[in-house]
Amino acid sequence: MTGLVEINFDGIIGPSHNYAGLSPGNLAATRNAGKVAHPRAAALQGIAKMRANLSLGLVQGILPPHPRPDHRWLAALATDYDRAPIHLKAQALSASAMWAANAATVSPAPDTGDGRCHLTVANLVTMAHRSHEWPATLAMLRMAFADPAFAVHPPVPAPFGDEGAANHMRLTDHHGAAGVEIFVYGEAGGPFPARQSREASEAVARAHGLDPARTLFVEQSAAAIAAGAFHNDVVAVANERVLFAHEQAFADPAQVYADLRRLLPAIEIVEVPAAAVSLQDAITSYLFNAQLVSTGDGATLVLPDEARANAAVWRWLERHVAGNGPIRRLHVVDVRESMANGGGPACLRLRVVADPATIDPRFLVDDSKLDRIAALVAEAWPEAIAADAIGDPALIAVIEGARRRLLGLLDLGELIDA
Ligand code: SUG
Repeated sequence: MTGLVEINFDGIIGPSHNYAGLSPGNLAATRNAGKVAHPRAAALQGIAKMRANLSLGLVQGILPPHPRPDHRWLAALATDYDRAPIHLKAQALSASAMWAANAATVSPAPDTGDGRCHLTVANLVTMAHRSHEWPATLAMLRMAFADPAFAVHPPVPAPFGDEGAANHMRLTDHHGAAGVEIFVYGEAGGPFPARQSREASEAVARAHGLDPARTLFVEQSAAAIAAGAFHNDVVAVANERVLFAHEQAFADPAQVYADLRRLLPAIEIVEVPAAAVSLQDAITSYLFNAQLVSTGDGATLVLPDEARANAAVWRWLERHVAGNGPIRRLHVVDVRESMANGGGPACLRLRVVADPATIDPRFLVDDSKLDRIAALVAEAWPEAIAADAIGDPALIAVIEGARRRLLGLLDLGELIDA
């Protein structure tokens, strides 16, 4: 199909960004619980990453922050922000919708039975603070992808955990060609929750009308989850013909690679051995939570600063780039504030292969729109949020006012109560 390109939709980091340690198994988030967060710097870092994508020639989209605190969720729990116990306050206030890789699973048009691009909103049921994201996400996706070229599905019902694109990869000769879709699930039983269930992945694949012969359901390795890879995108990333994965990402890597080679003979598998980069180094550096993007004569890896700071990781990357591997260039970005909650460059974006002309332009950005968003963020986002400040009504007023102004700027006022 022509006109199809990969568009990265980044979550704009919301004004309530804070470190409440809400995600067991996400070691960065639990380690940084209680620290002072900097929402303004966080959002500006996210915007700078979007600018980097634009400078690489990519099309860039945005998903604005959700209403926080989520009064509707608290009302459903028969309370409100003033009276809610502190753990519910934190869960209602989390800015976790910034990690757009968990917004939905996307199957581009060339892969689906009806030739439309299908999106299924993730239910995120495993973590309380994320379980109430889906209604606002669904409202946004229905607006952004209202064109008949798309089908937007509501979430898979509980109890089947679905965390969206973070556990989904697509390999293909080029974005506009039919792909092989890989759903990575976890099995319960380890020290941390396995957030993606096979049942949910299978439901998504059915809803999207995927060809069973070109769809793989792959188990994530228990060792990876136990080491802190709470999503597959912490240990593997794919783009077009390239799969970039840690040796211990999958329970049965030999089978995964054999299936992929059979389905996509042109595949290039770049496996990083544990002897070169341990699982622990991979997870603390977020080497694989990079955006692997097609840039002309090969792939560029958009990495967090933390990857450059890790000697073993950087050594491996420099050697790969100097050799004849498919990753040709490295581009380092600073997303420290998000990283401290376990969200790297790839977590912050949802990839959609589509013709940009079919997308509501309010959800697309160029440099000048990013300038306007950045100016508003610099003025309206709180500079800092200490963990013990989340009950402060003045802070809540600032957070709600900041989002209202952003929606006004984006002409997305309809989302105010999404
Ligand atoms: O779900 N962190 C997120 C990070 C999500 C990263 N996404 C991907 N890997 N695609 C999570 O654990 C921490 C929020 C807090 O503790 O306040 C948090 O939700």
